[in-house]
Amino acid sequence: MEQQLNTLLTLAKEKLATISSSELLEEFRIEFLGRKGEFTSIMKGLAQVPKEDKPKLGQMANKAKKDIEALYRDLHAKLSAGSAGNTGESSIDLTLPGRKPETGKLHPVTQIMNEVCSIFEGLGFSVAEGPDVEHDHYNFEALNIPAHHPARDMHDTFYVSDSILLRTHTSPMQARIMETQQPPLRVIAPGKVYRCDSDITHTPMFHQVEGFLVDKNISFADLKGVLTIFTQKMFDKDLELRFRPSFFPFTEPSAEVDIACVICNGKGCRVCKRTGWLEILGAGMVDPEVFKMVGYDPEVYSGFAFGLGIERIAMLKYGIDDIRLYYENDLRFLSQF
Ligand code: 2NL
Repeated sequence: MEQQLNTLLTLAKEKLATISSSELLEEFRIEFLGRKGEFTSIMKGLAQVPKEDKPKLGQMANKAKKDIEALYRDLHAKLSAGSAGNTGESSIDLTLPGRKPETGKLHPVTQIMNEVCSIFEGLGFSVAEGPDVEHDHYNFEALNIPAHHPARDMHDTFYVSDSILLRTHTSPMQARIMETQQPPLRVIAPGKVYRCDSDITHTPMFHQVEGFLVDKNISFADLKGVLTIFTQKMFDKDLELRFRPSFFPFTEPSAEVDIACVICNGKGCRVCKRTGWLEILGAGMVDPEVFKMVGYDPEVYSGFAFGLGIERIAMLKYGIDDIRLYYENDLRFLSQF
């Protein structure tokens, strides 16, 4: 009987070591400690042992039972702590509703910027990016805006020093390219630009895409063709374009370009201020003075250039009336795009 008790104790320990769930532990309890269990049947044998051996064997049996019970209680405590403390695998509550992972998105201005660039890339333009902090020379001088030229006032420039500034447009990049490369050229320059100005249609930093094309025999008709294809792709419509005479120091002739209002189709509404037209960009034929400054012969080459504000295009496309919404980082606004 002593042998039997020892074997039972060893068996119980081995079994407990393999138990990982409350269900299995309950099976163990029934098998070893239950009324019809292993231990009970050994105890029944106690009746048959000689009288003088009974106290010793009784004691041994009690101790073995207590040992098994202690081991059982320990494991029981461990397993139930597991499910309450969220550490065991049985703690996952499969009835809880799922949690949707938040997905990030590109900023609406970045989305429009990418769209504008890919339309021009489709028309054979390459993309060039330059520094935000520029020399006065590339921002103004090389673009036919000498010192004291009244056009400098329009630019509300942030100066870093007398000759270094935050670029007020992305054309400096184009001047850099013309200085180092020969025509034919088809390039767009996207990026951030800076002007000391802030109200519902201006922020001190905004985004521009400027483009230019230089080759032999380029005319205003080429400019019209490229801008017509661009606006129609951008607004997914066969839009009418209107060219109004204008002035830029770096182009001659120059034009401001309107599209038929995308909100009211030219009938007149709040967005187009009842005119039926929306101004979307400025453009013109590159001024011969600009060509001379980068070393191109204006008798041989001609070209057109244009510049557009990304925030403005995005405002027209989405019907937004306050540009500052783009930069307040309010996810309720941003997540709509
Ligand atoms: C506007 C007008 C314009 C250009 C930008 C340009 C660049 C070179 C030479 C000549 Cl390198 N022109 N760029 C030309 C006309 C207009 O931008 O309203 N932008 C938002």
